[in-house]
Amino acid sequence: MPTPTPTDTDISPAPRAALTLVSHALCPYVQRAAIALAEKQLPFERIAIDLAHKPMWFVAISPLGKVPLLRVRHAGGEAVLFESAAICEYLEDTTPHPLHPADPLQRARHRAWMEFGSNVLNLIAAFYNAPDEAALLRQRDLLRERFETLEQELSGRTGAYFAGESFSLVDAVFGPVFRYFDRFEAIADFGFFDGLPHVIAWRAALAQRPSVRDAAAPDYPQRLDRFLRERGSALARRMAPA
Ligand SMILES: N[C@@H](CCC(=O)N[C@@H](CS)C(=O)NCC(=O)O)C(=O)O
Repeated sequence: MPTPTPTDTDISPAPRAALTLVSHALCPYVQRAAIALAEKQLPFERIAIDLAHKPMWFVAISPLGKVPLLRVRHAGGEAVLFESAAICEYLEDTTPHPLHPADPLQRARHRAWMEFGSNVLNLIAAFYNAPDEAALLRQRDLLRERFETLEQELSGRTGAYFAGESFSLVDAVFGPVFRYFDRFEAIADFGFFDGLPHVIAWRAALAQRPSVRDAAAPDYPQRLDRFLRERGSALARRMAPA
């Protein structure tokens, strides 16, 4: 994501809703928070910012200069939460429709698989930023290894989602992960999921889930396309002219 260059002195838009998600159109971490909010049927306002030109109000309230933020209006004023995992845990602690298992051991395992999802997101960034073909294929192999690990984890399970029948925060993490591959596969056949039937089925189920589908704007594919081309990377060079 772009380097921070705060340029304007906008004052923060006054939040109208009790919950406001400060977002960026392409951010997968924002999407996981949006999915959790939707699954919990919580109304929220979404404000998108330009990460290449961060507004001053955002720089002032975001300790790491990153999205997502969740602005929470309460009786005493407003609190700002940062880090998608903390946002999801707050929603989990305070609202109905649990997205974590009740059993502490299973809950801990789910948190670990969410972290695994963040690691996959780092590998995805290394893949689309790879400077040359050799690095691109190395990153492809590392991603493929992660999906093989997931295949092992999922094998023997029934049901559409990570935990079986019920949708969980692990699904909220992987919905945005898989979304990247719709575009990658249109560029070339990288074989990410060949021979991995459980991962393929999970990906298909997540793509159909309304909360996952609606977490990205309708123009997400075009925005992602532009973003990938601007990398000037090996992947960008493989893309057909716009
Ligand atoms: N660990 C953070 C990661 C969030 C993150 O990396 N956000 C990116 C956009 S996807 C960002 O805001 N980057 C801006 C920057 O680093 O300057 C989370 O889970 O919320």
